[in-house]
Amino acid sequence: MQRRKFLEVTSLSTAGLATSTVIACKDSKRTSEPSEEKEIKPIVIATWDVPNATAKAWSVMQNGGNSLDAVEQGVMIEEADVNNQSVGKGGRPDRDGQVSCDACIMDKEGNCGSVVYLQNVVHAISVARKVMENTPHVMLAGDGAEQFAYENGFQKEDLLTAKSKKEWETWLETKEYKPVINIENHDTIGMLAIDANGDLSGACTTSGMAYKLKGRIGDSPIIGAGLFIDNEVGGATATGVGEEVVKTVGSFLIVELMRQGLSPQEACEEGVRRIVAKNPTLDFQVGFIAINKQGQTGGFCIQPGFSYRVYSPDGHKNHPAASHIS
Ligand code: SD4
Repeated sequence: MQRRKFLEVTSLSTAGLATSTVIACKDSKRTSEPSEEKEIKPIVIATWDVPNATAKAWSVMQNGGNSLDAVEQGVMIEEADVNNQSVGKGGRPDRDGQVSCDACIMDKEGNCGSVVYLQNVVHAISVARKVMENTPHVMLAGDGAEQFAYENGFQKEDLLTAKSKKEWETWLETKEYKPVINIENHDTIGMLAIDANGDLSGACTTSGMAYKLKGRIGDSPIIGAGLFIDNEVGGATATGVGEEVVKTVGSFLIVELMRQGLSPQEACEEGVRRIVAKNPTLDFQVGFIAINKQGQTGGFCIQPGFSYRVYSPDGHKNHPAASHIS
């Protein structure tokens, strides 16, 4: 059996932003063989331009937190931000004026937790984590999820802000349900991270499509659709019209494509291509991001306008994603 020798070398990036870790794996009995070096770069990637969320996740890892803590605390920033009207507090309501949230989280072991149709609780992602860690289940819904949240110390809070209520009241004048590309379906946060140990985790949280039917669930809390992590391969997450992502089990597909050798970018492009192939009228947005075990990233979408944030030792940047339609 190989005995691994871990050499930790800390280097500051040119921007002075971050550290990376070099791990040298060496068989001590066969010292004549060259050692196999693998550089582990911590990295965070998230859907849309969410610099506060990625900065939070990054700082969690810089302070010794693992990728699971990083993605949870990262997406919590958007859940608490009332200006993000697709997530948590301030989220746009359903057709009947109720805000309901969906979220899921997945760790390096393949454990996962999810909540669907959760009302009155800001941090759906943390309730999902509690489902994963403190119950024998994977998913809790509606009243049961809310009850579980209160039992675990979460506070009851009205998520509907005056701004989102006013917009909904204006919407009631026409009641036309047609998600506006990059507007109504904007800002759901899916986040993937690799920590200093090279371990991957992911989180995804949303208040769903604005003015959806009461009870509607999208892709975001569905493991394999809105999010999938395989610590041997990589992770993927989605944003946009969740129905289309569910139909193709998009995030699982992308991880499996990476397992077969595609780069994260190629895998995201193929994930979008599967949706495009089934939809002659492409009047909606779907965007995917992915990361592989080596820390390479990718993103692709149907319509122009989607971007993703990456925080790594190379810096903290927003990347406009290439799109199927130019
Ligand atoms: C959903 N995928 O509920 C989510 C919506 C979304 O940015 O991504 N909004 O279908």
